[in-house]
Amino acid sequence: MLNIYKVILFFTIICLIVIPIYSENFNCSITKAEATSTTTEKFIVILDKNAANNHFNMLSTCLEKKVNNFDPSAISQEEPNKDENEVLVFYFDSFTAYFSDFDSDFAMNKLNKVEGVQLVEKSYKIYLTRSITTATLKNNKLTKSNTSLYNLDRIDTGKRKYDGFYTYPTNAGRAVNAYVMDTGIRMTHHEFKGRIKLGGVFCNGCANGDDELGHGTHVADCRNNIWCCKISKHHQCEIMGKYGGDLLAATKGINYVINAHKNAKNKNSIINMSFSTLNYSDALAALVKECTDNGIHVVASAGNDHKDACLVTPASVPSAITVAASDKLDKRANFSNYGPCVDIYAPGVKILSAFTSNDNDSVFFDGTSMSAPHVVGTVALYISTYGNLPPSNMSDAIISLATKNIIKNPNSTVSYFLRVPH
Ligand SMILES: [Ca+2]
Repeated sequence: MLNIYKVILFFTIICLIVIPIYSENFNCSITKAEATSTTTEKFIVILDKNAANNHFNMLSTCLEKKVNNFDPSAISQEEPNKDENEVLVFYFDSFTAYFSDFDSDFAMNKLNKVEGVQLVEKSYKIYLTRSITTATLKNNKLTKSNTSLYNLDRIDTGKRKYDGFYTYPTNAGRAVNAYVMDTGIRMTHHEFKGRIKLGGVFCNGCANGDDELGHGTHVADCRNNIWCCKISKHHQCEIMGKYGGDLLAATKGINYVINAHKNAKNKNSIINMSFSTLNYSDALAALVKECTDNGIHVVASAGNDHKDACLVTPASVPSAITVAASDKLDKRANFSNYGPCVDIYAPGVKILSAFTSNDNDSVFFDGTSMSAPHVVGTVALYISTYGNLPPSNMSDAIISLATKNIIKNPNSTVSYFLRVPH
């Protein structure tokens, strides 16, 4: 026993000597007093990868912050980081990001100048890109041969428009993991038939996987076959609840998907992002690029504010496939964002899909939120038919399949309309 006490004493002495020496030698260019105020707000800080360790030493030594690593394997990530003295850290391949409460002036004028800091951005709300809820509930089960769905009939036919059929490659063999980064999914809905897997819950105050708004359920379905149901597994990633979501939730969700992709044997991964910021976000753009750099396809809705999609994120990220909305007559939807950041058009007006009031109901929604899943389904079909490609090549492949110059008033540099492999 005496030896154990000696060992403890030895290490205690070492710590008492080493820690003060280290702290004294550490250059505190920032101080706790200037970092805190009565009106602190939450910020995301993105660091050069190599700067992270020194930076966290400074945070804990100079600002007395508690530095906690995010665990991407945890299914529920509700209500972490409640302590404003806590820093929640995310490790990516090309950078490290963390969230913390800071005084605004300190964050934007001092912290952003600290060596190794790439950018500092105030955390903000993200919004669903559903435009209109056409409150028509239909308790009708649809079969894959049902062609009353104009959106499905339209996307297999090119310039011939409507032929009464929806045909797509059925010899597909490769499974695809589709991550629905949204409001959750009603997993018991008959449309899904066991195809939904709980990915994670990443927003504070969210209903732990339940879809309180019906948006994620509608996006995940967007009528059964377009998501190539037989071969795809959908992973629910809840980043928005009844009252929306924020950048922190999106960061957690993206970190989770990247880690799930890295750990999976099946590297056929697609994320659907039917949401948008109000203004361009450097931080969210960096996170989306990190996904595509890891080989994950990102499909983003263009947004519903009838403005240039380059002004919002993730629509503006070059490596994402950005989808604008068209209607039954191939006209750009009047709400749809447009511009050079749009890669392709897909149906987004009066789209019938699963809803959350019970396990059989459907509802019509309008929005670029509804257009994006059509592209996710097409990427999944492409992968299962021809094999996977790096994201930039996949984007080119989907565009080369598309029907050219049929969108009326695209208000954009492109007029490509989605077509599934045939
Ligand atoms: Ca057709």
